[in-house]
Amino acid sequence: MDKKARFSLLYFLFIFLIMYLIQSLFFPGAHIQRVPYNEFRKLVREGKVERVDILGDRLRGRMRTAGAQAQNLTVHMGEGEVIAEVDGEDEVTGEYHRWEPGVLVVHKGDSVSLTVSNPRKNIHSFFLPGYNLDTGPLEPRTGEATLEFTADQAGVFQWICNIPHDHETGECDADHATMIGYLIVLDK
Ligand SMILES: [Cu+2]
Repeated sequence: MDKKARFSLLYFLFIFLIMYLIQSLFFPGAHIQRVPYNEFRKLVREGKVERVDILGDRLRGRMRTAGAQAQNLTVHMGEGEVIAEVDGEDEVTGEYHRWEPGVLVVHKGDSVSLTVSNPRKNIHSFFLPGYNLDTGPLEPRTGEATLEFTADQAGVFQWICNIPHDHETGECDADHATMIGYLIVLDK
């Protein structure tokens, strides 16, 4: 390689290095992708966009961190038998109701689809005040509702059945107060 050729090769590498340094200094990890508006709107609706900026005639969105997942969860009103010892024998003396599972765990940023069902003989509902989620009354046996939300606040959130017990109308059961569960949203 003659002197001149070596010089221009070094010069080229030097310029390349400078450009690389400028790029990584000012745009660390930046990755910009253009998408059509309807696709962008879909991503926003699915809770996958963390932040939206309006730049003149363009919209810019920042995607949620890669750790966020789509969670398909189910919960139903279960029941069990209360067995007590009567005269030295085990006897069924009652029944109880509870959410199954009683604890749901997701990560902050997850888009959650939660299907709540009521296979029991009375009316119940699922009410999670911390996220303002409410199925309303779920009909006996076949009642089902799907709640879609983004777990955007970390913490522990209690849910309850929001139908007060009324024996006459078949609403809830005597153990209404124990129909509680917890949504745990873990911070990253
Ligand atoms: Cu209930």
